[in-house]
Amino acid sequence: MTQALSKFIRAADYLSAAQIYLRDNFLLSEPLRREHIKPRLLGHWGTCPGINFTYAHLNQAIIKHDLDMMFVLGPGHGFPAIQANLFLEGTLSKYYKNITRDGAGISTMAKQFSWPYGFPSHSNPEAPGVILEGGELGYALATSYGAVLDNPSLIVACLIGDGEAETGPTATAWHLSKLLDPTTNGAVLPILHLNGYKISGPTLYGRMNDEELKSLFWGYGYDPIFVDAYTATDPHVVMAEAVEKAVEAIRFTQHCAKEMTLKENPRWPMIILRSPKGWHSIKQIREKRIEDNHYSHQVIAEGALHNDEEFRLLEEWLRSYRFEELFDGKKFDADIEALIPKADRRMGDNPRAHGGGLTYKPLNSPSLDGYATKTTCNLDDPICGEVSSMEKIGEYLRDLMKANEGNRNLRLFSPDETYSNKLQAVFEYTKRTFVWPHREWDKDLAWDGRVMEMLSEHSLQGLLQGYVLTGRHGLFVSYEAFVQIVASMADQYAKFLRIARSVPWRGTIPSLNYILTSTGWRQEHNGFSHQNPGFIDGVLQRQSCFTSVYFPADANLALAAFKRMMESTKEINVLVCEKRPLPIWRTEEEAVADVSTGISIWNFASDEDPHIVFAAAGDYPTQEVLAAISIIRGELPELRMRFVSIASLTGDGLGSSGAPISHEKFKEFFTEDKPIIINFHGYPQTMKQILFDYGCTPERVHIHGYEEVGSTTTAFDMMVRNRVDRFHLSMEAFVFAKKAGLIDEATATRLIDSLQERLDIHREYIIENGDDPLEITNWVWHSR
Ligand SMILES: Cc1ncc(C[n+]2csc(CCOP(=O)(O)OP(=O)(O)O)c2C)c(N)n1
Ligand SMILES: [Mg+2]
Repeated sequence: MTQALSKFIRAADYLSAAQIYLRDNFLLSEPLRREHIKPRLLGHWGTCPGINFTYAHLNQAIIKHDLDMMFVLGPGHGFPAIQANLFLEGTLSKYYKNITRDGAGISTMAKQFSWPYGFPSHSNPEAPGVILEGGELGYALATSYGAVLDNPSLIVACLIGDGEAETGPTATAWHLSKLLDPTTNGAVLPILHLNGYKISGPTLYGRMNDEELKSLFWGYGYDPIFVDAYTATDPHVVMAEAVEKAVEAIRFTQHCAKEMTLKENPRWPMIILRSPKGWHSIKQIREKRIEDNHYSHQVIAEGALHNDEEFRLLEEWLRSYRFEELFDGKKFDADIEALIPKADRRMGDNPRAHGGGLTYKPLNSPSLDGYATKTTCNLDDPICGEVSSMEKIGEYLRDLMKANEGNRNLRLFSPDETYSNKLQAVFEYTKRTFVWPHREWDKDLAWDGRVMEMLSEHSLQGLLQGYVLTGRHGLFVSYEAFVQIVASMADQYAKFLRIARSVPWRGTIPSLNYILTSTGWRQEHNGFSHQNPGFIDGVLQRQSCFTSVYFPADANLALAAFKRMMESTKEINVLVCEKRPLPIWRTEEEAVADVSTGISIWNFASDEDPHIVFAAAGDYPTQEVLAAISIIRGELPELRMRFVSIASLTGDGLGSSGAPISHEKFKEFFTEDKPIIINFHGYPQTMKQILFDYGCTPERVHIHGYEEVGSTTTAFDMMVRNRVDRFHLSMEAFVFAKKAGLIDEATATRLIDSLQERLDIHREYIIENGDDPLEITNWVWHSR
């Protein structure tokens, strides 16, 4: 057993090193020469031996127990090891016909690694079995937990770097074990890779003793199994026992949970593997200790091209694997072959990692009929009523969960905000998952709930990524300001998706969907810290056909956008909407049409042949523009206006996902040359970057938006301070009217002064009374 494992690992180690160093003489069939070495040595060696050691042992357990297992690698820079194993197990050849499982295939793989137009240096979506890039460290554990949700037979072996373990996202993700119902989900087997070092120094975990580590991880919900390659007589024996014990412990916990005989909190196994960084490689170069030190992190003997001693050490090291004994030029040694799981059990070819096929099932989504509001406010009906978009989405989501109950493929992820964000209707159907002790007064908790609540945006984002990349549907609902915490994770996901979309064997997966609510405009009570519409910037900057941000102005639009984004695939969607009740402007049919085009003219607030075009994206911004149109119609009836509603923006421009409007279409909405005043939910710059492509000049287009003027004040004052309120918008229209010669200077001054006076009165009023005047809070639309 030990011999087979060490042969397998020797082969994998050699193939990892060959990828980093060799551009020729891949099997070392002749003496190494300088021209055989890559001119630019790009890769990370130190982590590879530990990965190969782990992979081989997992293979052994898979074969023995017929395990359904995936491998998630935290430190994505260990990709040479992943690729070596994909090659050994035959998965690489399955997906890349040019990489045959022979000498020629080894040459192509090694040459193409970290090579221009070849394979990337890090894990990537073009590699089979990969659901995490791992370039930005910290997300492996949460992603793994996402993959095992609702996959009861699955075990995800998750290898976490000890440097990676220092990150905030990893530190919090350990707790996810406490949300994992063992009866309905699979299990994560975390393997903490204690190779002791990161790039240039020791890791904190590496310098903790076993007792300290045990206490820490016990509290997190684990019972660590230690494998110490420094002290073990034969590390293979210890590791094999550890994996065996871990698999048994997982099965035992799952069994007891199903039998309802668990006496205490479920406690999951994890493996803590102490092994030297750069294990089995060059020990020392001059004064530098290489193996078992941070100097092995990247390329060792990096001067080999020019330095004789390093060249000699490199050849000696590569030959030390005696690869020729393991591979005869055509096939691998029988012991190695015996450690390769059967075709449908290979970790690199677990179908769950590739979407489509067995993993993805479209949602059964109810029609909007039962949820949309029938009465609209655009007909001068002062009792039209107000409706909360989030409450409506909550009702719809509740029934969406019900409709997909049998598939168990839809979950809501939220940092402690399901109630606060008004989605409580979902609790009529499901609960919040929580496995550790419940108290009798706890509300809406269950072992098996479809709502994942944890006050860690990082953990939720990681969970969602793991869930979606394995073909299931999810929704992340966050306070708008705090979703910024995961902006970088979302960026990394967008990069992954961008490439994954063009990989032919990656099938359909649902979109990654966000709702941003409790938006800055209604955080007047929480103040400046809670006001930040910046997340959508990064999403829209992706300049691609797969990102959309929806700005529904009412609950009907919100429902239409929500249904659309939940049904979509392979996209990133953000829906920005308020939770407080707001007027309904659009019928269900109009809302569906608006959302499908992403942009529309609202006739009830528009005149023929306008002098000025108003546009709005967002609920409060829309309300203020409509109020401004009312004011202007009262003061200057001869000024003709049009109102354009922007229901969505995409990475490609104005409009709906995959179909941004063209320059020609832009003119149909915004006219050839008339001034445009845009009232935008987010930062004006965000809108500016989109309009630039439509040739809009600052003289023609004025954008109002959040100008980073926030505080604890009244709701209307938030808008006044950022000049997105009806009075500032009206003033701007009068300035344009004067410029266009539609009114004279004196009229413009009179109109603007009177609005300024209303602003002054408003300010005095709120300082005196602490709230907005009723004429503002009770405003209703009147067309004339
Ligand atoms: C979030 C993040 N911060 C910093 C880095 C830069 N970086 C790359 S590798 C590395 C050290 C990783 O150490 P460890 O997780 O122990 O990996 P291993 O020892 O297995 O190579 C760092 C800091 C990164 N990739 N991601
Ligand atoms: Mg390390």
